[in-house]
Amino acid sequence: MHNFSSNLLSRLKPDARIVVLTGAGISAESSLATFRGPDGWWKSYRPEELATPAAFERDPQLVWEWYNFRRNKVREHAPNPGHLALAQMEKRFRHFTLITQNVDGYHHRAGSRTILELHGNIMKSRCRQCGQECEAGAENWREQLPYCKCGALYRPGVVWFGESLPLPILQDACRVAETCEIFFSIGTSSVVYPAAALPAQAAAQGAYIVEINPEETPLTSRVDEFLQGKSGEILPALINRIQQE
Ligand code: BV8
Ligand code: ZN
Repeated sequence: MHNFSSNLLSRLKPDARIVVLTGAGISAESSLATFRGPDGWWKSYRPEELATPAAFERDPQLVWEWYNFRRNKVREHAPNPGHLALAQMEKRFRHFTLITQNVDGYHHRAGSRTILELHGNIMKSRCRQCGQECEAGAENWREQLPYCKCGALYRPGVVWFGESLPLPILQDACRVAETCEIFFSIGTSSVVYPAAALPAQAAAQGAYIVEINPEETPLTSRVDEFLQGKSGEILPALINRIQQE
């Protein structure tokens, strides 16, 4: 059972301004592989070599094979108690924003509604030519490649390495990081920028920084509280403890 400090519990008042940043680790207990985890990723390719515009130019079939593999995993599995606890937290706190680096859509499926998807959504496709967006499966597939009505190739609706994040979403994320009182960094290795800069932006204006991760990360030495463990265990324990207040 997890003991939470009075430092943290005393800050979690109903009108507290709370921001949560999640990474692939919160979906690990949904059996979705993380990026840099020990189990590595599919066919021992490094995501940085597949999740790039150059990789798609070079071999769109291979990139789509990887995304279809991951889309099937997303369909096969489901949000876990960590996602559900964050959806409960959003209902309890008036000023609560969830920022995610994840593309699996599990926060929405778990019931969260105020979500900033920094890196897009794997269950969406976007036409490279006309920008038309569609849900996974609505594309016109020919020889393992999806085509838009305008004839051009669809690409996965995610942000690749070297691509800039959707500016309005990034600006919203920076704004809430700069005005929050408590910032949770959950299940992220804190190495991918500009997302990894958000906790520092929150700390710079005096927010209380909490990290939830089974392992230490480059952020750990700079947080106010490190809750070492799995988010699927710690978050339900935290929401239960708060509801006792
Ligand atoms: C950009 C979508 C420039 C695709 C992804 C400085 C400024 C700006 C850019 C850079 C910069 N320095 C370097 C860059 C380039 C690059 C970058 O950061 N590279 C890194 C690798 C060094 N950044 C970019 O390219 C970004 N774009 O800014 O371009 C630019 C600027 C202006 C104008 C034009 C261009 C774009 C980054 C987005 C890339 N897309 N995903 C897809 O998914 O296919 S990133 C990818 O990594 C995922 O989104 C993932 O979420 C993200 C971060 O990884 P994590 O979520 O942290 O996952 P990871 O596996 O690493 O860690 C899992 C953690 O969970 C671990 O700590 C583990 O211990 C923990 N865990 C495990 N089990 C559990 C758990 N935690 C809790 N509970 C558990 N049970
Ligand atoms: Zn099109």
